[in-house]
Amino acid sequence: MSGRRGLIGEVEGFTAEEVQFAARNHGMPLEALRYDVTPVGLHYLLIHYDIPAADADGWRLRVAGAVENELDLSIADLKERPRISMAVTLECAGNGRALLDPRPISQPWLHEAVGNAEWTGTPLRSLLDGSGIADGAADVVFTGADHGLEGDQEQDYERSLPLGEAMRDDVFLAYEMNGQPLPPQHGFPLRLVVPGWYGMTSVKWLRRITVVTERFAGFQNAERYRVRSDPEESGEPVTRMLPRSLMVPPGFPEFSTRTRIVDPGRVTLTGRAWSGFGAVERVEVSTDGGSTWADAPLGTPPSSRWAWRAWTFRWDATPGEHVLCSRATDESGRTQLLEPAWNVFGYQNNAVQLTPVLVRG
Ligand SMILES: Nc1nc2c(c(=O)[nH]1)N[C@H]1C(S)=C(S)[C@@H](COP(=O)(O)O)O[C@H]1N2
Ligand SMILES: [Mo]
Repeated sequence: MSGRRGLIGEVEGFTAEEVQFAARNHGMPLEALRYDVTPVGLHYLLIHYDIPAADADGWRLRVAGAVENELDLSIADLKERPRISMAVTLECAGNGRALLDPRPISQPWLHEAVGNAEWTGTPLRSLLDGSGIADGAADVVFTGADHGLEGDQEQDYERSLPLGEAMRDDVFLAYEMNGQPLPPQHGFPLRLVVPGWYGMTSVKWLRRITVVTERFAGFQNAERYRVRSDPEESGEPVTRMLPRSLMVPPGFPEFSTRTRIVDPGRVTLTGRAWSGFGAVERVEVSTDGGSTWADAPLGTPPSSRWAWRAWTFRWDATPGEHVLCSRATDESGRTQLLEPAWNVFGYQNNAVQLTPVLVRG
């Protein structure tokens, strides 16, 4: 049960429910990889239920559970606290899902569930320190204001982080995206940002933080976001982003087939790469579908450790059909394979993107 479903454009038989998901939760058009900071409307979106109604003036964030002092804060209170801004690449754990065979039925991402925004907010750690974490604390639970039914369980969207991860210096509560108040779809008025982890961790419409003394067993930790090769096993939790590189599709598309048409001669291929396990150390490009590879020079290091890194590659395009691809390797040694590893929910498929092009004569 593994393997790639075609290159692109050979994916068939989407259900109406998948189309509804895809229309609500759009991806980032891959040409937007050109922007260092993804413009707000081009950043991918993933919303399990509905965007909740939110009034910034009446919004409260409660910090409760195993703490010495419970906190009850307004957005104005949070804005008076220490301020942090950081470019962070977010990617959905389901990115690549629709390329698996058989295809898990959920949000049908190909490769585009990513974005790199400049988030501004206040560090979580000082807030937790201020509330006084009680002895025996294990996990920190983040609860959003959005509500739904998923897998027979009615719930507010919520996810936990182990205490050690929650106390990292670079985990923060964001109230701005690209210098503007968060837009409704990205969590207005407040969201968590956990750099390096897949997107499901960065809870939007955040209204409650609960410190708990046992491993949190809520639906989005215990039932979803686990890598299972069999529905019966409990599986490993999905945490940090595996390395991935993406290429801006070169040339221009043919409208209905989406085939790329490229002129012969010198073509500069460009893209971005990132990993939640360590800085990207190497990007390689293949112009023959992954048979042979050559190094692609990396751009200047990004402003933040957690932002994607640009790469370029000079290609002498000769007439005919070619399959272009790139792969990233991070400092932990993790890399990308040509064939995806199948799992029940279709998480963390970081198999290389294949871009078929026709170089015209
Ligand atoms: N409250 C809440 N937070 C959430 C979600 C959600 O449905 N509800 N979706 C998560 C998932 S699965 C992802 S990938 C990211 C997407 O963030 P974005 O829409 O800002 O790109 O938000 C996460 N935070
Ligand atoms: Mo996601």
